[in-house]
Amino acid sequence: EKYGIGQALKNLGIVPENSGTCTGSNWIDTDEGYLASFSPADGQLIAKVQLTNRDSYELVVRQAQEAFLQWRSVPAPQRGEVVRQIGNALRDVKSDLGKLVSYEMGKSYQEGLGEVQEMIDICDFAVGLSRQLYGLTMHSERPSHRMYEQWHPIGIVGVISAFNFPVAVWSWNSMIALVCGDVCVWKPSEKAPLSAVACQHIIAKVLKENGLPEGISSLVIGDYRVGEFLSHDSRIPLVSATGSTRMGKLVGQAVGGRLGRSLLELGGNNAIIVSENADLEIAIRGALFGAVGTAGQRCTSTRRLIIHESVYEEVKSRLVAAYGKLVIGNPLDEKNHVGPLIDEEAVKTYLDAIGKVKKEGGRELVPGGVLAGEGYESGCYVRPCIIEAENHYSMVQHETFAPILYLMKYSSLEEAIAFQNGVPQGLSSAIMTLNMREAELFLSAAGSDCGIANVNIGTSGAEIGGAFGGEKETGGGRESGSDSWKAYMRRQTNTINYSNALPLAQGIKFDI
Ligand code: UN1
Repeated sequence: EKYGIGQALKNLGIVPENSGTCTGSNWIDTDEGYLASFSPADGQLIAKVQLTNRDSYELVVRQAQEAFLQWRSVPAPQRGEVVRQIGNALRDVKSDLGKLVSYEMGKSYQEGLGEVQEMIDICDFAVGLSRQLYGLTMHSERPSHRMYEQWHPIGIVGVISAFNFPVAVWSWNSMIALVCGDVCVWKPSEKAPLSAVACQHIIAKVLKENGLPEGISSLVIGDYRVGEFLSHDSRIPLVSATGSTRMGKLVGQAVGGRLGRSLLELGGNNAIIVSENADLEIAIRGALFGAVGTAGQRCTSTRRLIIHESVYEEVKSRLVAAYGKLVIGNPLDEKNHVGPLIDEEAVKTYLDAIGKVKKEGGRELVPGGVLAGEGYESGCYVRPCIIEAENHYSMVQHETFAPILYLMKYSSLEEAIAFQNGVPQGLSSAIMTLNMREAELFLSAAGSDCGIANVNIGTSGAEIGGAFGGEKETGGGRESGSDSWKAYMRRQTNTINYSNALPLAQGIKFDI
C-alpha cells in the first residue's frame, strides 16, 4: 500500500463513510447525504463525510451552550492542562495526521508535518497562556475605591477554516479559545473534511478521558450554507473565519448585522522587495519557497517580487534556473518539491489568471501549464510559473491561489514600498536587504502596511508566537500568538467601593 495512507487513515479513525456532525465523541447521524473527499494527489476517493443539516446543527449548538456553562468555571490553568494533553495526543499522531493532510489537501508531506507541528506549538503556547490571561489594575479617582478589569470567556466560538491549512488554523483558534474558557463549533472547508474528522477524534478522546462535557468541541460539515448557520446565529458571539475575501465579506456582514464579533483572516497579495543590497542567495531561496511552497496556496504565499533595477536581470535568471530544477509530483513522495492544486476548479482559475494577465501585457518567463501523464492523473498538477507584469494589472491586484509569481522592477525604495502597498490586501510582506536604513524604513509607519513585515525572510511560514493576520481586505483579524487571545474573551471593568460614602465620579454632586 503506497505511502502507508491506508494505515494512517485507520490509525486516525477514518472509515469509508464518516459521520460529520459531532459533539465531542458523540457522532450524529443526519440522514443528509454525503460529501466525498477526493485526493488531489491521485484523484482517488478517500472517504465520505455526512453533511450537517439544520436539526443536527441545533443539537450541536444546544450541547455547546450546555458545555459552556461548565467549562467557563473550570479554572483557566486546568483548562490549560487539558490543552497540554491535546498537544501530546497530537505529538503521538504527528506522522499520520501530517500524511492525511498531505494526501487530502495536496501539500508536501514535509509541509503536512509542519502543519501538525504548528498545532503542537499552539497547544504549548496556550498552556502557558492559561496562567497569563492578564487584566490591568487602574487607580480610581475616588478614595477607597478599586478598579480593575477581568477577562471572561465569551461563549461559543464558531471556527470556519480553509482547505489550505485544514488543521492548523482550527487549532490556532480553538486551543486559544479553550484556555479562554470558550467552547468551539468548527466548520472545516468542504474540500478537506477528513482532516477535521481526524482532529475531532483526537480532541474527543482527551475530553472524554478528563470527564468533560461533549459539547466543548463540535464539528459541523457542509458548504457556505452551514457557514451561514454560524454567522447568522446570535447564540454564537464570535465567528472566526479564514478564507477568501469574498467569503469574509459575507461572514463579516452577517455577523456584523447582528452586532456579533468576527475575526477575519482573508486573502493576501504578498510581495518581497529585493533591494540592490540584498543577499541574493537568501532572496532567491525565500522567494522560491514563498511562491511555490504549498503550490502557492498559502494566504502568505509570495505573489509579487519587486526587484531593484540594478539586480533585476540577475534575480530573474537565477530564479528561472531555480524553477527549472523544481520536481512536481505526488506530495507524499519526498523527492518532489511541488504537489497539486486542491481541485480542477483551482486549475481552471490558475489557467484563467495566466490567460488574463498575458492579455494585459504580462510576459511569461517560466510558462505555466497543466501536467498530464503518469502520476498526474488527478488533473490537478500545474507548473509554477513566473510572469513579468506591472503592479496595476487587474490580475496582479487579485489573489490567485496558485503558483504564479509576478516580477516587477523598481528604482527607488519609496516606489517599491508604494508597489508593495498598492494592492487591496494587506497580509504579509518582506524586504531583502542588508542595509539597515532600508530595513527600518520598510518596517516604519511609512513602510509596509501589512500585518506581517519581515526582513531577510520570505512572506510565508510565520511562527505561531506572533499575532497572525493583516489589514485592508485581509480583514483586520489577528489569530494565534501575542495577545490575540483577547478576541476570544469579553473584558469586564470592575469598580469596587470599600468606603463608607458614595462619591460620584467626575465630582458630581447629587444630594437629597
Ligand atoms: C494560511 O495560509 O492561511 O505563515 C496560514 C504561514 C503559515 C500559516 C499560513 N504559518 O505561512
